[in-house]
Amino acid sequence: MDPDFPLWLRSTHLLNFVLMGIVLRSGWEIISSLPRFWWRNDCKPGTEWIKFTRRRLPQEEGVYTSLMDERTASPLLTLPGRKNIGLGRHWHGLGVTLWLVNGFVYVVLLFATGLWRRIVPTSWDVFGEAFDSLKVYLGFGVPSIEHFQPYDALQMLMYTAVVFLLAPFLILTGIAMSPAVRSRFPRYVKFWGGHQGARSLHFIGMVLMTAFIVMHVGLVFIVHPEYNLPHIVFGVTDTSRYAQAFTIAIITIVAVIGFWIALSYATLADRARSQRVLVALTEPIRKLTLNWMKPRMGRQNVYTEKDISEFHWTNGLPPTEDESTEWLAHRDSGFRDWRLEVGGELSGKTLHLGLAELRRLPKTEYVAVHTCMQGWSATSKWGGVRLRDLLEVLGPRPEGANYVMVTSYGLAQEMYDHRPREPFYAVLDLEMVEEDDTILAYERNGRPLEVHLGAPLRLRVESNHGYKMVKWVRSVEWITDFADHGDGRGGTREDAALQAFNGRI
Ligand SMILES: Nc1nc2c(c(=O)[nH]1)N[C@H]1C(S)=C(S)[C@@H](COP(=O)(O)O)O[C@H]1N2
Ligand SMILES: [Mo]
Repeated sequence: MDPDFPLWLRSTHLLNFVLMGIVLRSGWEIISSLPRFWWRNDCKPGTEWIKFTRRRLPQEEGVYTSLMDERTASPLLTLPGRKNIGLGRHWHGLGVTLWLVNGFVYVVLLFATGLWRRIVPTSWDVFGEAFDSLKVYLGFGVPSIEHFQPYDALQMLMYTAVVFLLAPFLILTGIAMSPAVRSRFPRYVKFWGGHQGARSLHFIGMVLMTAFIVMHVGLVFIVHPEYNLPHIVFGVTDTSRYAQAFTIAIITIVAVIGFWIALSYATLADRARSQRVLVALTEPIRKLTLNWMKPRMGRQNVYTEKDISEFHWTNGLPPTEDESTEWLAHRDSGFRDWRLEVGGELSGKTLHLGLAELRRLPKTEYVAVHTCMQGWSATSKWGGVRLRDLLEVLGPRPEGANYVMVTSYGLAQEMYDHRPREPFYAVLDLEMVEEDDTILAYERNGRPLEVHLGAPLRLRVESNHGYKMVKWVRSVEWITDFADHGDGRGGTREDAALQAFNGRI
């Protein structure tokens, strides 16, 4: 006899449970790095609609960084916990991919076997029947077993809503947060209310999904468990095996929770190794899904001056006395004698260009949304010189020059291994260097760049997250391989196991 709950159904279900745990827990890790939600796209302090931190935000711009706002979450709760947004994002990407594959297999088999008829309502009566069930539950009763064939109307509605509405909603709002998607399909992000709309909606979807999982698992044990548990464990209706099924179900749930927590501690045990492994596992996914997306923000003019933000968050404060007296002296003299170093060893020469010289090069201007990987966003009009136009001044690309390294006067806010802080830097590959919207900006909203936003010159790479966009730029140089610089992962934030090189998820 065909079991009521075939093996494929039970195994995709179990796998879904494991993967949802990975996706949710890594999602909570991401939230802990900036535990506030907005609808306004400038994320102005005090306009959050919900927050999970008691810290009060200063109203003044440029005195507080998003890194300071990060909260530490317990590895028991989040994946991996303890301020590791980069590793959390890798887990999120990996978990989501596996979850999508598993979900796809489930849906295909659901339709192939005709079992979809058990969860997708085919008559409008389902609403009336579901309402009747609901009334029974609200009176702390349980509808009688005849209503479950094998699911009752309320279950059908819930399962259909979760599989065919909530899950796609989470996927669509999640996609809208990728900078690769934003720079390629800006209108799509706008549709969700911009980055903050997508982020807040994704959060609400997550809350609904979490509530559903808790309720669903709870009800399996409360409403006719003598049927449910043999169904999901053995695949058949056999109430005589209830005790056995109950034991197996409990052991499985405890084991899965143990596995989730073990993943956190295993990830934290050696963060550099975890970074390597997770990057290797997620690299093919990034290649397949995001890396083909070429930005075309400038050409579409989806954002206009009307979108310019009132407030701009900061990450990284201007160099202090112990970071760079040189930059401070330049600041005090209005950057009159400041010179950008362009070239480097590989190029065989180094040019020293002042602001006036940079302004004589072709100017590019566009309105763009900046997103920090932590979650905040701000829209500004940026003006400056294209990186590729600047490099052209040096002459043809030198032999073996595969990357451009941009280094700041400022130091990293912190080093992940607590060694003395080193200059903040980022490495760009040739593709990013060539993009129309990769510029060295000396202007924001038509005025010289503000001190806290990177004066006199900062990098803008609109196809990537904020961490690539070095502020207080000191030098731009050709390099052969990023493995030879810093800790060899392609930038200050990548070194801190915060991102994969070119990770735009
Ligand atoms: N020199 C330097 N540049 C930096 C940082 C930094 O800490 N130091 N932070 C980066 C990060 S993570 C972000 S999100 C943006 C923030 O830019 P903003 O402060 O202009 O908003 O700057 C990037 N450039
Ligand atoms: Mo950032």
